[in-house]
Parts: sequence; C-alpha cells; structure tokens
Amino acid sequence: MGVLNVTPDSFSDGGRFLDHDAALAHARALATQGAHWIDVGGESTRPRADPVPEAEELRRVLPVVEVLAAEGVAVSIDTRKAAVAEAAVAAGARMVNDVSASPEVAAVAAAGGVAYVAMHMQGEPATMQEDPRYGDVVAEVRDFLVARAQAARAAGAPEVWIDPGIGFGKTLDHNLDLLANLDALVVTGFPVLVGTSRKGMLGQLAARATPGGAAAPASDRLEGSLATAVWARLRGVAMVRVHDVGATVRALGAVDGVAAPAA
Ligand code: HH2
Repeated sequence: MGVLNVTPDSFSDGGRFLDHDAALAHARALATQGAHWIDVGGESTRPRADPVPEAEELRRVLPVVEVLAAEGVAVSIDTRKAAVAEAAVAAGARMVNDVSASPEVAAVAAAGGVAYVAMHMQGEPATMQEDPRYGDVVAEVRDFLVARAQAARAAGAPEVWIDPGIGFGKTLDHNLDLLANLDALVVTGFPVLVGTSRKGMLGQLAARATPGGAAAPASDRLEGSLATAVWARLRGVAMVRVHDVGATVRALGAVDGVAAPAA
C-alpha cells in the first residue's frame, strides 16, 4: 500500500502533494512501482497534529480519488470521518482505512460494499504520545481490533483488515512489543496491515545502532522502513503501508524469493 498524503503537514512528506497534479503524478508513480493500493489521506494524524475540518479534508482528497479511481487505480481512503469515507467511496474508493476504527466509519464501508481497515490508536493525535500506558499492549490491541473487526464484518463489510497502529499512542517499547508479537494478530484470521514507514521509532532504533547515538530524521529512515517491512512479511503480515514503494517492492521480492525459491 503506497501512501499519498494530500496534506500540508504530514510528518515526512507534508506539503509535497497538496497540489492535485503533484498528488496524481505521485500516485501514478507509486502504482507503476508496484503498489497494489494507493492510500489517499487529507488529514495528518502525526503526534500533536490538529484536526482538519470536514470540508477542507474533502477538498483535498475527493478530486484525487475521483481521477485515480477512474483510471482504474485501487484507492483506499485514509480518514476518521464517515462523511469523507462516504464521499470517497461514492467517487470510487474501494477500501476505507480508518485509524480510529469507529463503528460509524465501518458502517460506510459496509454500505458501500468495500474493504475496511480497523487500526488501533490510544487517544487522539493531538495528545496520544504524552503518556501512553497499557497493562499488556499486545493483548489489549488484539482484543480491541478483533472486537471492532468482528463488528465491521457483522455490519456487512465484505473484507476486514486489522492494523496495530504503530506510533499511535505507543512508546518505543509498546511498538517493539507489537512488532515482536505480530503472530498474535495474524492468528486471528483477519488479514493484517502494518505501517512503520519512516516513523519515529525507526529514528530511535537507528540512534541505538549508531556510534554517537544520533536519532535518524524522517529523511534517513529508509533502511529501517525496509527492515521492518521485511520483518512484518516474514511474520505473516499481508500488507505494509509505505512511502517508498519501489524500494519496498524490491526488498519484499528478494525476501519472497529466498523464502520460496521454487516459486
Ligand atoms: N500511519 C499513518 C497514517 N495512516 N493507517 C494505517 N492503517 N496504519 C498506519 O500505520 C498509518 C495509517 C501515519 O503516517 P503518514 O500518513 O505518513 O503521516 P501523517 O499522519 O503525518 O499524514
């Protein structure tokens, strides 16, 4: 899944694709590089991000969704708002990626007969990284996701995915615990999506690995993004959400080739 942020403030590419022509060109490039889905978002959910009004989010994403869907691109709409999801599905989006895993947004996917992603987030982007706490992060995230995914399926969503929400109300240790225990999600039977691409935890891990311990900025997290995508793949994750599609496709192609040499 390739990321297309039509936003001024996303943490790694904010402002680059706010212009609709630039957004379309980038989406087409990602599809050519091998993305199966293009995930179009009009609201940054990075830590401390402010919410975006509905009309503004629609203005950002809808023209892009319309054109890409008409070109036959498989579009996913990344939104927490039912009205945005509904308009995007009407414009041809075939997946709703909901970082709030809310029943209202799941109902839109069900009504539209499109795929639905339930992602786990503790709190709200504005404050979620202030003091995230869990008793057992893996069990709590799994139980939450299974409950929301079962509800989405019962409501009629034809295909339901789950995503642990790396970096959404989680410390580095919480993220590492979740990534080390992806099998707890995979065994639920719901297909699993994971997004680690360019995230802050990779900067922290790079600092641990580097003499001098400097944290890697978002522009320097490709290696960590690829390493964690490969890790997720080997743990049975069905899809990764990434900014660097070409490099990820090549990395996963290599690991698939090694894992199944006769194929
Ligand atoms: N991460 C981001 C946004 N949407 N959706 C899912 N399902 N899983 C994720 O891990 C996920 C997501 C954050 O990344 P990005 O879109 O690059 O940043 P921003 O929220 O600043 O636009």
